[in-house]
Amino acid sequence: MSDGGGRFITIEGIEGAGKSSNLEYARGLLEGMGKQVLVTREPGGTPLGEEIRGLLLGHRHTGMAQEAELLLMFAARAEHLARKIRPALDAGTWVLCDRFTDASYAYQGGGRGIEWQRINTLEKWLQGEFRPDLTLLLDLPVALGLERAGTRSAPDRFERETEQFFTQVRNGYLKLAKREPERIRIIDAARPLPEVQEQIRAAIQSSVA
Ligand code: Z5A
Repeated sequence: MSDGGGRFITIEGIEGAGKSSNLEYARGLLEGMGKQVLVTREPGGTPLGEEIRGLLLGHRHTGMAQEAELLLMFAARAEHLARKIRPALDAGTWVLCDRFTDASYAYQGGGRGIEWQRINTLEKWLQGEFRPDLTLLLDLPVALGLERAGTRSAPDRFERETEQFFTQVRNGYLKLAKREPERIRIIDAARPLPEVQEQIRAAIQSSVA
């Protein structure tokens, strides 16, 4: 939430959950309601953040320490918040972000095994009380997500992880949703695309629009 009238909506999910497909739908929906919308992503969203993204997703640093991975995610996020997200919200723009801090809890916490308390320390330092107004969690069985994602070529450093890793990530997301059911809406992403979009429309309209 910001003072300027913009709203911050994030979209999350495991590999192949359909975030990209549904972000554009959400953008169209909001623009149809007359909102000015900025679509962005994490890690990334700024020139520095996109460079950090290259380090994180590429294969030059395959065995990177998990703490380094977490801190790079937050370094990119610090820049993103300062240069893009907060200024847009303050100007009244609605921000739609492909992943945000919940992904750090799910991937670096659930997937890698870093204690959530440590992630929470970084979140508090960087964000204070700032949280998304709404998070759409696209949830689906890991095997289905990997099957859908498998149609793409050249897997990045995360996409090479095991089914076990993505199961831990999924469980992390579901735990977050259980803790914050008002903010994090679970979308059944295993359904056909029009049904997924209908769930997204309902969540946005009942929550923030
Ligand atoms: N990461 C992290 O570890 N910690 C953090 O704090 C942050 C991120 C912020 C980059 O994310 C990596 O960073 C990510 C976590 C980590 N790694 N992983 N995994 P990313 O978001 O850029 O990467 P991604 O997860 O691979 O997202 P993606 O490439 O955008 O995939 P997607 O959006 O989930 O899926 P999609 O491309 O929209 O859909 C996949 C396919 O399924 C495609 O062919 C669609 O047409 C199809 N699809 C989609 N929906 C449906 C339905 N409903 N039915 C049938 N087929 C469908």
